[in-house]
Amino acid sequence: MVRYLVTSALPYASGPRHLGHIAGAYMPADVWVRYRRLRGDEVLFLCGTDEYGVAITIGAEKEGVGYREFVDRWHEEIRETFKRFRIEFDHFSGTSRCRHHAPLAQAFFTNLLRGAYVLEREEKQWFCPKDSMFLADRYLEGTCPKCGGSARGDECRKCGQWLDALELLNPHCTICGTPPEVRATRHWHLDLPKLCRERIGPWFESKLRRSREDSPAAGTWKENVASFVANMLADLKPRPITRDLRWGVPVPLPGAEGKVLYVWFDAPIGYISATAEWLERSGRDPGTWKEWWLAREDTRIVHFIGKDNIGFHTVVFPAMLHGQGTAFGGTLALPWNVPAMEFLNLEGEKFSTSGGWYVPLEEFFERYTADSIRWTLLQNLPETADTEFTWADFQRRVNGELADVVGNLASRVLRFIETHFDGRVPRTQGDPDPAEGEALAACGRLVHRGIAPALDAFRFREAAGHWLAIGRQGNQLFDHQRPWAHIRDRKGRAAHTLAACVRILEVIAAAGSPFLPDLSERLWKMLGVDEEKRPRAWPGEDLSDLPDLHGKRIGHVENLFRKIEDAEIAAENERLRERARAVASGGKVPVPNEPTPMPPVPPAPAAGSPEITYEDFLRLDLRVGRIALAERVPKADRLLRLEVELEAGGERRQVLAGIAKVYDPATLVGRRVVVLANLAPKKMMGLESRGMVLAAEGPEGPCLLQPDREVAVGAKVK
Ligand code: B3M
Ligand code: ZN
Repeated sequence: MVRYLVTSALPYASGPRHLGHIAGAYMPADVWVRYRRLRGDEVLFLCGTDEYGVAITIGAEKEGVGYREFVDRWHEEIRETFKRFRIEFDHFSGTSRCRHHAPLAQAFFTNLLRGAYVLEREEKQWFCPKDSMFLADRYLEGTCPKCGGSARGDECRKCGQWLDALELLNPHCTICGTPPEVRATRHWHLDLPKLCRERIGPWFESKLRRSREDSPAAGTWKENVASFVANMLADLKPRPITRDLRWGVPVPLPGAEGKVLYVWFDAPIGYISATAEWLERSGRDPGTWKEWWLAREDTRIVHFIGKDNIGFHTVVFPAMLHGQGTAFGGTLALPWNVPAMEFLNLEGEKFSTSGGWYVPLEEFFERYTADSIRWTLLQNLPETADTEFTWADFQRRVNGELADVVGNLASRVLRFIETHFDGRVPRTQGDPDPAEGEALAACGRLVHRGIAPALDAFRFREAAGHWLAIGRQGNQLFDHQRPWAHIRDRKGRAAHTLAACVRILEVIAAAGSPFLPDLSERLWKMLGVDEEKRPRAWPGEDLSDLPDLHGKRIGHVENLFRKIEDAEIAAENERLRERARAVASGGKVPVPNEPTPMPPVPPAPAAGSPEITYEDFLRLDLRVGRIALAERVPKADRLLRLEVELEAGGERRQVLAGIAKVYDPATLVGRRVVVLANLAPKKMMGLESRGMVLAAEGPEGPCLLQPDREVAVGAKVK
């Protein structure tokens, strides 16, 4: 038996995940893991947030919050998003919250240095004299020397090439806009040419080879991955793996103060530290992570990622793993497969959270289900080329496929059983009609020769198509056999048809659980199969190992899918365009799921805040409130949900406050606080916060402001 260690790209803890991400690295991974488990394989499925690097520091600085607070909040939000999609990791860690992470990343660096795979170089870099800092990665912007597009310090947004920042045309600092100057600094570079060409060349060859027998199911790479890697290997240069930044894993060398490991150096090591943390949380020795990561015949590592992460997972991280030599007691395993997806676009354009071109997921789940979006994404996964999500397609998939094929089959079959067989799956006598035998045989083939080989080779869309074909088989059988026409005179014949259709529903539930876990659970329930009796294994081709339901009572029958109306789709399209228009016209639309942006904080507090008039101040509706209720928000270790009265005995406002680390909710009830009452409502963790409780930034965290004498609830603060 083979064990699989499956990872999904570690999302930056700096913003919401959008549907494009979900389709790239998360949903396919979840489907694959569920499938492998049904096949009897042992699987460990890991993810966590990527919490260092410039994506985080810039995000936090823009909002004026501390890095720790910023990543904590996004860690929780992102974890919540995955839950809504029913993407279920064994462990969800985070690089700055896992105690094993920094020491491991530092050990990796030291081992590479010892193996002479890291070169130390004095080099020139852009430095902003105004902010007195070196401008790493996204702190620098300019024009790409290769394509003329707008580029960041590390890569071009347009052509995606990795750049040497010094080549950037018209560089400027993203904090203050100043053109930077060149200064000398010391950095460490990973010697990729030495590691890749000289040492792991044969491994690349084995992954890139493509012949008839080789397929991604046997560990060679998908076409899109292979061609990317082949290009990259043709032009390898040493890559800097350190940065001059304050937030990150410190470079473990004397004299390297102020230098940290580059986020793309430490992030993939996050997969390993997450393994250690998972072991520790499940009561085992975290040091045994090596049982998963040392190269062994029976263990396969699979990284699910989007196409922008291919180079790091197929070349840089393997090089880093190889460069560890035997420092961990043996050679580390190189990835078995990296089934990267291309990009998913939205209604013809790239997703852009800042440009308002995205689907706010919180809102999405208020109206639609995880099944509906999992299904639509599955059918549109960018497996070999970019694809898109459109609302019209979403409606067509949900109505025309889920509801009309699967939902329809379930309701017509089970309602027929309710009406004509007293709610019990009929027992059958004598031989079934050949049509029934043929339909069941076709379903067995779809499961075994259709879905299974497609999933083995990471061809999810094809697999989903075969699964839907099972539903079509069921409907065809029902139409062809016309049980309603025989129910009076030849009830025995109708019984055979219904029993065969029930079997087909079982196949749909069993083989569909990787794709649509909710549907599968609801269907089993409707079929009257209790949780402990549901199959945990992939159905055999003859379907004989599915529960025998003859004579069994079915459960409560309900519609599995709600049809989506044209008006809903029109409204979705309108909302999408409205959001983009508002952003384009400069109106800041608060991004649900993302904190209301605050003006950038000036880097030096001594510079003072801009002056405002008393009229400006009067726009704030500040009032004394009384906390009537305080409780923790599940899964959010920072947040308390407060209900605050703004007039004695009057309306209670729900306010969410990030004070849970400092205040015990029980001690808050009855307290007077100062409330900003006219702050635009904001959603956090699915709850609406209407107002803000004022607090000072104390050394131990937020410190609530309180009137120093008795005043009436509702008193104005001015
Ligand atoms: N954080 C990019 C992303 O969030 C990057 C992936 C790291 S995987 C080790 O998509
Ligand atoms: Zn600057």
